[in-house]
Amino acid sequence: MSWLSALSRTRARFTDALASLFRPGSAPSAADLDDLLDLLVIADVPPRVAQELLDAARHTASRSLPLLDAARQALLDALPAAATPPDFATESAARPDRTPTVVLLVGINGSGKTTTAAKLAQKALDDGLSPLLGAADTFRAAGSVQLKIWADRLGVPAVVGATGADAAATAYDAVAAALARRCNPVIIDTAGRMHTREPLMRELQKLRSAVAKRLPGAPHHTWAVLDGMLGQNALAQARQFHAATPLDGLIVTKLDGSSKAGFLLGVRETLPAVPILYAGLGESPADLAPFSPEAYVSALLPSPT
Ligand SMILES: Nc1nc2c(ncn2[C@@H]2O[C@H](COP(=O)(O)OP(=O)(O)OP(=O)(O)O)[C@@H](O)[C@H]2O)c(=O)[nH]1
Ligand SMILES: [Mg+2]
Repeated sequence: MSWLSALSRTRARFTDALASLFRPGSAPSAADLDDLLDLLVIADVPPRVAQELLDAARHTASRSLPLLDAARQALLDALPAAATPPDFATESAARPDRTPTVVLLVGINGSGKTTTAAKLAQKALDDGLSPLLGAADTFRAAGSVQLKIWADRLGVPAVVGATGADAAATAYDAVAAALARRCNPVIIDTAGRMHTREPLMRELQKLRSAVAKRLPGAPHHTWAVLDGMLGQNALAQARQFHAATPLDGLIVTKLDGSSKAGFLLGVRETLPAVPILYAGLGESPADLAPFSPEAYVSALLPSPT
């Protein structure tokens, strides 16, 4: 699915209003600016950020540059810098024993972790690598089963913890298996947890220590999988996860179903050091796109047709 169609829901709510903003030759009126502010807030851009964007757009809009184009530029400037997702082959090759890269996926219930684990495995396969999936969602029976089904479908090995088993032990086993089978990367799916539940958040630290015990330096990446349908709430969750276990990347799912994709413009303020690496634009393993600020902004504020 393309960015443009994925963000159609976010956009559909305000396409009509865009036409009036795409009118070069005059300074933007107060009404134009109000319309644009409404559009941004409807798309769940945090209001303070939206106001800043508008101020910036108003200053750059001119006879030759319509307000909409100025706004697009302001949006681009406000997004986290485009980040290239890590290349697992290069990372592994740089380590003395070519040990695998271990990625831990965390997030609240239903955010899309398991689906994203499968998507990342698919991507690794596409890149010619041999990924291994670790199902450390031992909380519910369905948790591991779902990842195992993906693993079988993709033809990649999986280490699956029994229901009720220790998630940290399962993560340890997954890394051990990857070392033995020379797999790279290891993608570890974890149980959904409420960011407000202290004991569950502490469990993540235990899981990290277990992984590090088997492979010092691992996990090399901890990525929060955020549900794009939740808009700004997803940002608050990400902040809490970051406090409990340092994140070095975000993956935003369900942008295809979200009408609140504007919340991504709040990421830089909430988590200045954490890049958005990928976006989920659908339910199939191929629906994972590196985050592209340009594609996102053009999809959010397109030229009226
Ligand atoms: N449209 C769309 N649906 C998605 C995307 N990512 C995940 N989903 C769907 O969201 C639902 C939840 O996805 P899961 O991957 O099971 O989420 P989870 O975080 O593993 O859930 P728990 O393990 O219960 O915490 C499933 O129906 C997925 O198909 C996406 O990018 N787009
Ligand atoms: Mg899951």
